[in-house]
Amino acid sequence: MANSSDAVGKIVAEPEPIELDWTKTALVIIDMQRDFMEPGGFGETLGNDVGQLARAVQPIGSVLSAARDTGMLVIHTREGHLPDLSDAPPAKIERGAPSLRIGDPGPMGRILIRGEAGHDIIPELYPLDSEIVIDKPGKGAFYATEMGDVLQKYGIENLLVCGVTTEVCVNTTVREANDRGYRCVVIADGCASYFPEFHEMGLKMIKAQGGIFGWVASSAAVLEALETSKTLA
Ligand code: TIU
Repeated sequence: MANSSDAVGKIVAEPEPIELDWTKTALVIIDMQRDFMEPGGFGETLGNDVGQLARAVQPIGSVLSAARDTGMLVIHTREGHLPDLSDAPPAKIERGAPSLRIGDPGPMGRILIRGEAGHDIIPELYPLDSEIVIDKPGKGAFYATEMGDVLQKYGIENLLVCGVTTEVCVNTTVREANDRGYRCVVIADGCASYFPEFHEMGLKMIKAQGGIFGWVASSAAVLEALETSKTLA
């Protein structure tokens, strides 16, 4: 974008429209990993229907493509643990009765372990070499990661957030970001949950009470705002 006036876009959002300076905005794509999206990964070991998440791929892809065109900072996150499990709390590993536990060998390598095939991001949304990938041991993107330092380094004040799952890693990250002073706009159709009702309520919780955690917009509204900004050039 050529100058500062090109860089401001107004997104039709709930609970109200929001104007963002794109030069201070990052697209954050949460955990679009094979471990959550495909059969044989962590999500399925928990008893989930992973097919529920596929609907978010195309909307994320279109926003990712537009963000790349504008030169916006793009950050991908991945949930996962070190091979020796030293960053995986026993309380997380021992939780519930999954068919395979974190670290167990599965069809896409060890479940939720960094460097394994299942830990990688799905091909449709694969990061460019120039994009940032944040590896996180928890549900939130700020806990035990360099996320805060990266955002500060690039002068980021606003986050466009999408990914999976709506009520778990997306909501946790948005809550962490909101407490740190970031304006978060969650892309509704760019998020998905194994439980459609949790997706719906997860978005409602963000935008309720005047936007207690942030704003919610459709991918079409984000694309429209980016497109309108570009025509100002
Ligand atoms: N289980 C579930 O819904 N989600 C996760 O464990 N991680 C993320 O949301 N990425």
